Parts: sequence; C-alpha cells; structure tokens
Amino acid sequence: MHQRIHHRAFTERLMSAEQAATFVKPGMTVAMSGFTGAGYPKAVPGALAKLIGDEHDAGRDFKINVLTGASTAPELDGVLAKAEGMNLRLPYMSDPELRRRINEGNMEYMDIHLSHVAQHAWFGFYGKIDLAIVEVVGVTAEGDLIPSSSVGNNKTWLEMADKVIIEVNSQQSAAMDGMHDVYYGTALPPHRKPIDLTTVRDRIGQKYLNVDVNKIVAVVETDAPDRLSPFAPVDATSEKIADHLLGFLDYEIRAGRLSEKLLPLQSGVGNIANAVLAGLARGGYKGLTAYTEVIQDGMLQLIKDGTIEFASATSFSLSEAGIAEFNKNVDHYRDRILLRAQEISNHPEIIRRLGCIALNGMIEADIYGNVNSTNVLGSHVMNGIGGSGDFARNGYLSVFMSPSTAKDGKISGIVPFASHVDHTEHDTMILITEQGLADLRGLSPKQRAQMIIDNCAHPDYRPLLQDYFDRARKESYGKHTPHLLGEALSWHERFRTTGDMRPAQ
Ligand code: 0RQ
Repeated sequence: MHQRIHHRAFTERLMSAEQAATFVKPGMTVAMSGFTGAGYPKAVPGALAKLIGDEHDAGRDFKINVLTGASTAPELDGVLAKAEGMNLRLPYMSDPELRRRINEGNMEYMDIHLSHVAQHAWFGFYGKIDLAIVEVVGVTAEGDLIPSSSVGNNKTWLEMADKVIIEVNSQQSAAMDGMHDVYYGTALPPHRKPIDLTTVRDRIGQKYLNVDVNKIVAVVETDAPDRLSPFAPVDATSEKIADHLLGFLDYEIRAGRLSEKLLPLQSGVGNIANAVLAGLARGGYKGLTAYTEVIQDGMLQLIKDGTIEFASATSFSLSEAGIAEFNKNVDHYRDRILLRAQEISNHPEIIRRLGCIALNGMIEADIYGNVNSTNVLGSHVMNGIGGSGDFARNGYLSVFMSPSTAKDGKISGIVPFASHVDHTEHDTMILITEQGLADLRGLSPKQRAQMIIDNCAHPDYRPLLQDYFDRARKESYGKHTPHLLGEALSWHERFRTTGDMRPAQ
C-alpha cells in the first residue's frame, strides 16, 4: 500500500477523487499540472466535472478558472469543457471539446507565451491562485514531490496556491526519479540574477518539487496513463520539408555558420515537427543536443540512435509506442534527458545564450514572413502559440514549416496577408514548405516576398501571389511593404464564402 508515498502528512490526507473535488468551489482559480498531454491530474478533474454537472442540473452556477502548463487531455480539459465548467482557460490547449467551446465563444481563453505564464502569475496578473492540483510520481520521506512526466508550471502552482491537492500516479515510471531539475532561483524584478545555465546538460536546481505540507488538503492515488497521442505517419510532404531543412543545415555547416554538431535544437509540437525530427536521423548527424519543450516520438528516436546525445525539455509527449520504448530503455534515456520547469525550458535568456535552432509548425505565413501559428481564418483558434514565440524570437535561427496547402489544396499556406500574426516578419528567418525553402535572413521585405513566392508557394497559388505582389508594388500607398489593403485578406474571405481560396475559373 502507498508504495510511492513515504511521508505521513500525505498518507493521512489520502482520499477519493470525489472527496478531493469538493475542495473546489465556484469562482476559484485552480492551477493544474500538465504539459502537452503529460503529467496532468487524471482523477480529480473528472470528479470535479461530475460535481459541476450535478450543480448545473440543480440550477446552480459552477465555473472555475483553469491554469495549466500547456495542453492536457480529455480527462482534464475535455471533461471540464463538456461540463461547461470553465470561465477561463490558459495557456496552450489542444483538446477538441475545449477548442470547440472556445471557438463557439462560450468561454474565455488566453493564449500566452509559455515562458510568460509563471512570471505573470507571480506578477499578480492572474489574481490569487486558490488551489493547485498536481500529479507526481511519488512523495519522498522528507515530504518532497518526485515530479511526473512534465514539470511545466508546477513549482509556481505549488508555491502560489493557497491549497494543494496531490495526485500520485503509480503508472508513471518510478525510474523518472532523478530526471528533473527544478530551479528555485527565480525572483521578481528588480532582484533577478543571471540564470547560470550555459549548456543543455547543466543542472541548476534540485531533483524534487517542494511543497508546504500545511497546504495539502487531499492526496489521491491514481493508476492511469498519459494521453498517448498518436502521430500521423511520416508522409511524402513532411519528408520533403525535412529534406529541405537538412539541405539548409548542410549549407550552414559548409558556410561555417554552424558546426557539425549544429546548435541545440528546439522542436515544436505537431505532425510536421515530429516528422522533421525523424528526418534528421537521415542526415547522419551524431552527438547533437536539444533545448526544447517537448520530447516527442521523433526526438526519442534521435536520442536512441545517438543523433541527439542530450535533450533538455519540460515534458514528454509520446505515443503509446513511444512510452513503451521509453519504459523499455529507461536507463538509456535517464542519462540523456532532463526535464525542467517551463519558465527555464523556454527562458529567453537561456535560449539566446545557447543559440537554439527553433523548428516550429505554422498555419500560414504571408509573403513578408509574418506567421500565423494559431488562428484559422484569423478567428478560429487551433491550439495556441505555445512556446513557439519564446524560441522564434530568441533563437539563433527561427524556422517555420508547413505544407504549402491545407484541406486538399483549398487553402494556401502562403497568403498575401496573414489573417492573424503570432510571429512577425522580424522573427521569421527561414520558411519551409514541401515546395522549397526561403532563407529570409538579410533580405528586405520586397526581397523576402519574392523569395517566399518563388520558393514556398504551391504552383496553384504562385501566379496569384505574384499577381498580387506585382500590383501591390505599383498601387500600394507605400512601397516599403507593398499591400493592397482592400484585397489583402480577400483569399480568406473567398474561402469562407466559396470553400476554396482559389478564384472560380
Ligand atoms: O487539420 O487536424 O483537421 O487535419 O491544421 O496541421 O499540417 O498536420 O501540422 O500537426 O504540425 O500542426 C500550426 C497547428 C500545425 C502546430 C500547427 C490544419 C491542418 C490540420 C494540423 P486537421 P498539420 P501540425 C512548441 C511549439 C503552434 C504551437 C507551437 C501548432 C491541422 O504546429 O499548434 O508551435 N503550432 N508550439 O489541415 C486551415 C490553414 C491550415 C490548416 C494547417 N492554413 N488553414 N487549417 N491546417 N494549416 C510546443 C508547445 O508549445 C507546447
């Protein structure tokens, strides 16, 4: 019994998820663990959703504000969204039920750079945090918490919350003990000090999370897996994108701007990023490093085959096969992976010092290189900016990748004007589609536009973009970043009305 809980203050507060959920009251701000489907509480949110549902059935209002690390899973975001139990949710999310409610306008969602969340909480921007619900692997005899498959914002939630509920999940590998590095040196301005992390391997903190036992109101034992997202099989499009990236990296090595070991890689979420990582294995690299947020299957494979010798992240996001592989070879991975708090994994100071190569997916880019990562047709949020902004702004190189079209060619990934901007033209250095790669470094806006049209646009859309650009160069009010303002978003409007960005023939 309680093999993973070695402290009496915790065993004394063991209870069911249903009992624990009763500590949540309407209007509370509840901060939960979880990052990209890993390390989120598995039982209390479900029990809470049931409680909320019962209250709603009885005609009583019950909604809470939910803060997390990043996306969670159906057992958290999904059930609370279905129960109409959230007023506000932040930051990154990816649950279909939650996404639907946000896009229907039935709840508020705040999309925040992942490095900002903890510090904004400390600055008081989100008000008081009433309760934290945090999954851990176990509790030590000293009452410290062994972090789970993500660290995310847990340090901050445990410190800031008035009350704490702990879920101890026996299905998380006990071998993760020791794989974490939790930094306790952050302070508020003007008292901040440099963060002494100069290589991806550096340990600057401690293995365990601290918690004030007096704040613990409930401990719940669980035995359930993480979300285990499957990834789309690598297809010809993502293989081409990976090949363009590999060609570019070779070019940089030959130009003497990168060594054979490159610089620490950051890789975003999604199928494209995952496929591109898998593609790196074909590049013949050895001994690379990663300073990133998420370890997906693609990265695990690179660590396994020695392409990557060390990876720092804040979370895993593995498929079922990925978890099985991790558990099978856990001793190999333990020495090669470190999980940190997301304020450190995504810290601008460190990303800039290390010189990360930021590799992120996008929804669309415009001809000048403004990138939309989040909002389809400028209004329907997909997931959120996640950490892409932290890395794109501060990395040594910022690369954005996408197929050149979406929805069977009816949508162009390269448009005259991005319908929503997450990363400005000033932050985008390299754009890649399966059509080719645009190296935008050192180019003016008009030079960038021509290169993006020539190299990245799909042939169906290339003449249309060229026509827009040519006319804009003649007719635009200013000729620095030429635009036809009345037409700039007409492709999106056409898709809305006809279901295709291409004009009818
Ligand atoms: O839709 O799911 O209905 O098929 O978007 O697109 O091409 O499979 O690409 O999985 O790599 O995701 C930007 C969403 C790309 C992701 C985004 C539709 C497309 C498909 C997925 P379906 P793909 P990916 C660090 C980094 C922001 C956060 C980030 C993302 C679905 O990369 O969320 O980078 N990035 N974090 O059909 C309409 C378009 C579209 C489009 C694609 N122009 N219009 N739909 N789609 N382009 C990690 C963290 O921060 C945690």
